[in-house]
Amino acid sequence: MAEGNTKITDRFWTRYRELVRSEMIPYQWKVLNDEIDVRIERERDDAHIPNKKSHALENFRIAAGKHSGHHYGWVFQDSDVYKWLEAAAYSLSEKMDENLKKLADSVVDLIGDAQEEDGYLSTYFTIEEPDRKFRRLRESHELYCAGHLMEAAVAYNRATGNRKVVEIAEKLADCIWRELGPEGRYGFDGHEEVEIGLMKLYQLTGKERYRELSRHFLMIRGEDPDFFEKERQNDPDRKPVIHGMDPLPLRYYQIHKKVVDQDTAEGHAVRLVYLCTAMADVAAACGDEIMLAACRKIWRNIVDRRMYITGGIGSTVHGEAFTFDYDLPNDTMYCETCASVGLVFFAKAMMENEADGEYGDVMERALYNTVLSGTALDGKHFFYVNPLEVNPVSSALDPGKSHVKAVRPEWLGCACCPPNLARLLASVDQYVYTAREDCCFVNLYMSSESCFSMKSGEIRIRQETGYPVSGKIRLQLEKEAGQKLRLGLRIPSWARTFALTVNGEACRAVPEKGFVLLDLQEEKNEILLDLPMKPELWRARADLRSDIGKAAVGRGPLVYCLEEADNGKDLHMLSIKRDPDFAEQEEDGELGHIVAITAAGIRRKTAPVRGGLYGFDDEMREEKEEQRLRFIPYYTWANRGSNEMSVWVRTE
Ligand code: FUB
Ligand code: ZN
Repeated sequence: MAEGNTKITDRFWTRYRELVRSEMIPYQWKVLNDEIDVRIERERDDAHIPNKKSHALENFRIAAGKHSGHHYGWVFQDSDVYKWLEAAAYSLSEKMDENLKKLADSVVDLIGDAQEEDGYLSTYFTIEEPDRKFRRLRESHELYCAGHLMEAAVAYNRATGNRKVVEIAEKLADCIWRELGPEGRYGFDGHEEVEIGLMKLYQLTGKERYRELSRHFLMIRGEDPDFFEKERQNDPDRKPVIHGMDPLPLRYYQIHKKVVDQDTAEGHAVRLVYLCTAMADVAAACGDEIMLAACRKIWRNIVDRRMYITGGIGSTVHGEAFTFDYDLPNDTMYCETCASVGLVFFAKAMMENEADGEYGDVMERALYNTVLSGTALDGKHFFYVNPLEVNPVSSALDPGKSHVKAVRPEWLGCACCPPNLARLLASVDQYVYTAREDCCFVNLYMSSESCFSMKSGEIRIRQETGYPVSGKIRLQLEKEAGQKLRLGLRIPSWARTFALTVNGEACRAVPEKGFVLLDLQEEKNEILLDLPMKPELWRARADLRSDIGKAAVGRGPLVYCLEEADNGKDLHMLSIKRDPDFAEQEEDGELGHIVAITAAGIRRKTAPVRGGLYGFDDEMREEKEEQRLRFIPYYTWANRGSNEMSVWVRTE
């Protein structure tokens, strides 16, 4: 990969990045440090889920011997702090803030104080069960947390030059190597993540053994599907570290087969996409074609059969998991924010292996829809689960839908999503381009200024666009005289047509694998791309049982939805006309700068003439009225209180 950097100047994204800096990071700090009273909601009805103050920083103070007390919260709570630190790092890289840096430095010191002499680091085991370190890898999340620390360490070191954080991460990685490396005991974590962290640590330090350890964990996963069960039986203290994980199937952990033999997306969705990200990272770093082939197969299965139109993944609350092909229910799904964050990571890692516009398409779909829906517009309320259809009464009264919230909570018992979202939004600049050898691919369209050191020399790119409100993009690219350079412009799959001019001349190039490839000869180049940003009706293939007879409205990368606030109650009684006569309203109001869409629709209310629930077909009374439907971008839903929402609407 070519070294480089991108500075975002975009209106849409600057608002989010400012939100991360001025609201999310300070707010999340206060919650993790128990400085404010917030209502902590359980992510679903389950009495085992913590619902008191976070205690995340306090756990470190106790582990460091500075305070006394017990660990509180999920065993993997340390990762909330690490993801917060990583988000802070990206934010500092963009704009230095001495107060935030001081705070983040003190967090690094605290983490160092909580680390044991031999490098071991997990506040839960240090405080509560020191005899069980690395003994219950199925549930312990020790390596999962370690991976998040490594990612944070690399980001924080790059942002501030802090060496201590890298020393902590390396000491921990070395401890893991001794215990569980190729010459240590057999074992890997139930939740993939350390494999990603190790690859980043390898890229920063150049130390091969971190790459080797990452690959080792991938290669032994699924080799012995009984490993976790044997581990459980060998654990003299049989109490599970996390309640309720015993009955989960092998697929939940992606250990039903060796990872290179897996060809469908199985089990816990976040784990699966983290696994795939690591596999794609290792494939790129080692040129491992077998690993890459497995990634491609799993990718195909997700994209062709198991992904929502919003880029959400995970069809059931049971195990927060994938289910089976074409099973995409809209109102009981999971679509965890972290899962879409992970899907963006996977897409980026695949782009680093091979150029295919589909990776950018999925990255964009997940980012602009499910990922952004994960936060309220105030940056202080968060969704864990991102439904495509909500009736607040069902959420309140149907125990099977307790996970489907109608408004974003202030915080969650399991707080994996808020800091995950913060770290992705704060680092979105890293997703705009993939620059490699003499090629630079544009994955995402957003105003920005970038420079890259390519094999053939330096290049500078300036992007100007009003995306996603407008589809007009202007790119100015400067390179050295005689320098070889190929630019790949992604033509999104949602664009039926496009217009392109290169240095004033119309270009009729046909996209190859989703990219128009331009071999630029001039030193200074101007490229104008015009994508058709207009409302479209989308339909699903008939295999998707929940969407049959329905349509969704999209505009460019954005999926839209109906909300009760605009359309009244009982959204299920509404239908959209096949000729919807779309109208667009650009506005800058309570939902921010958006283009709202109205369409021709009908509200039908039917009831049996003789009363009751059911009646003969010819004895139904129907009240039918024309109604102009108002659609808003999906990511803006639930910002006006609790109300019904639906992405899919029946067609006339
Ligand atoms: O297990 C750690 C995190 O908690 C997972 O990634 C999320 O899905 C939640 O289960
Ligand atoms: Zn999450």
